[in-house]
Amino acid sequence: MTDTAARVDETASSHPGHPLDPATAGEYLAGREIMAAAGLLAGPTGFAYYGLEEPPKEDVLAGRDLDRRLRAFLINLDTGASTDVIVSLPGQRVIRARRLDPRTDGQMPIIDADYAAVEEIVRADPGWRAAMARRGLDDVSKIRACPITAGVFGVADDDRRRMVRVLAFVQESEHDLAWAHPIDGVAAYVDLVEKKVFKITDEFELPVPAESGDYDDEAVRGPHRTTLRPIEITQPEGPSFTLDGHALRWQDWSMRVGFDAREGLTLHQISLRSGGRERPVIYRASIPEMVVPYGDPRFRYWQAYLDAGEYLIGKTANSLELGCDCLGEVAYLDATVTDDAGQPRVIQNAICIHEEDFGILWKHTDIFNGSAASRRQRRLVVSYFTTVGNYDYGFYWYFYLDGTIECEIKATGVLFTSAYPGSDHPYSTEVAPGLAAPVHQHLFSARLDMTVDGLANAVEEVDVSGRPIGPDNPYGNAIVQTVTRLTRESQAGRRADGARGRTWRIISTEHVNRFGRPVSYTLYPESAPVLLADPAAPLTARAGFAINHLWVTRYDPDQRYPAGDFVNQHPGGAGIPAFIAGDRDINGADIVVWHTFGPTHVPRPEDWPVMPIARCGFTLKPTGFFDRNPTLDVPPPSPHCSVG
Ligand SMILES: [Cu+2]
Repeated sequence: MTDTAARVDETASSHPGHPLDPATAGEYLAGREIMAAAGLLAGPTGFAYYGLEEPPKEDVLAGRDLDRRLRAFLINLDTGASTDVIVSLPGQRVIRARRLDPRTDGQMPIIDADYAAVEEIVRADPGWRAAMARRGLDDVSKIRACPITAGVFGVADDDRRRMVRVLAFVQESEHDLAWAHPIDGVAAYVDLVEKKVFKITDEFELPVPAESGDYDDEAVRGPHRTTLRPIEITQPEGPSFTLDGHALRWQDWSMRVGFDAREGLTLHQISLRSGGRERPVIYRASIPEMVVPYGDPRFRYWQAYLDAGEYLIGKTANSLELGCDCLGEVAYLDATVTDDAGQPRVIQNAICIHEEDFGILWKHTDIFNGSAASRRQRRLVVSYFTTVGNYDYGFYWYFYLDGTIECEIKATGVLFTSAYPGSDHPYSTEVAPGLAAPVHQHLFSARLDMTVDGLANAVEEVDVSGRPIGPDNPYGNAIVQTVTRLTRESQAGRRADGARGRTWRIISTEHVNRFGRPVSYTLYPESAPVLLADPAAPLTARAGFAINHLWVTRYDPDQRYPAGDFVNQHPGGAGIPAFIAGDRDINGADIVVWHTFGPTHVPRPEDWPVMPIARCGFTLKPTGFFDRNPTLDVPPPSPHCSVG
């Protein structure tokens, strides 16, 4: 084994070195004391979110002496009363404590205790036990309950409660894969405050699929293949990056690595050194929300998750294993999150940082001068993995030698299943005998707080198209670029267009290159479908960010979450639709680019019982940011790689 790991011990210091460093264990405890002293923790209180309240950008950039603040979402477990709290650590005081109105603000995210409670609640409910018994399922100890966030559908008795809807699966033995055995047609609606089932929908009965999905079981998978020979990655002189606390440097890149219980990995102050100066590109990059809507319109029409805002995707980050999850010369960062009680919990090795060979960077054999040159591309990888119910998501940010930035999300894990109705069923695919997986979407929202060579930026939409034959184009071969500046927020809700090769260019309105043109970075979208729910669907109101691939807003430190601050059971309209209501000027301003991307997943038999990685993402490429190819100085990997 040649893989080696360096680890920055997050727990060792209780004081952060930089205003954007994640909150430390000591800070969480100190913040908790301030809340307790202010009487905010009286009664049984759950922390539904707890994290750093980042200082405003202008203060960080100005190097002002900054207040260190934490934000907590508190929920009274007996009454459901919810409070949004901000505390100042140096000031030892509560800055804000706002009581939420669930009818307009929605509910706090699901907390750890909800998972455990829900299974007990449904197993004890006579109505639900009867529904199971009708299906021949008498031993409820073998039934696993999957709580699903409820959404808002205009049913008064549902919407007034803090609730989840519960689908059930049979787990025959301790190691059985429950997702293989869905109990379809029936759902329990659970009130999380009253801790009871208040409604059961029982629409149809289908046989529980029987085939095992336990991919660890040799009887299911067969013997392991013996034909794979070792691949080892060695860097005898160590990696080319340096990590100093949360400050990461590699080649011309520098950035700060952060982590948040809700958003997961966050990257800050991404910049490139060029021409002897630090050139900012992105002030902050993260994936603060995602929506996973399922397309089966029967009794489970409500199945859709906004995972970051409803469940918190950072909190469920995996501890990564060297040689399993990450290969080579790896540096790890721990993440500190908190439990329901607001007590710190360290996720060791949550963030993996390493360097990869990425094939050819550039190559040419010249027919005239005889030179034959080849250079290797490399990338710096900053990543983490999180488990959200049945799915696992890897979030990967790549930084390349040529200035390219790429975000890739790797979706894996287990499909959410239903019973296959046995006839032509357009809403799902049969993936095992009698077992179906509904068609669904995974739509991520990237928040890219752009600072291309400074704060004054704008976005241009660039299309390419052919032209009809005419006097200026006699043979019809013309290809033209059409560049449209997006000047106001109302104009900047845009969809990708693969047929036009549509991209969006984030330009500096202050700095030009040697051609006198604005320096810029271009966003290359994947042009996959956006939200397919009907425009009038209740979900569309709640996930308004997902109806377009692009939004551009003027920077506001309070506008961080594309579906709003409180997503769980929020009736809709929050987040980006609210942000753009003021139709602010975005032309030559401090702007934030929001990008929606991700697959519409038509499950395949090959996705069962555990799904090979499905990739999605986007790319940002320098476009006139440099005056020429910035990698001419990359040496040949070995002297014999360059001839002539
Ligand atoms: Cu999927």
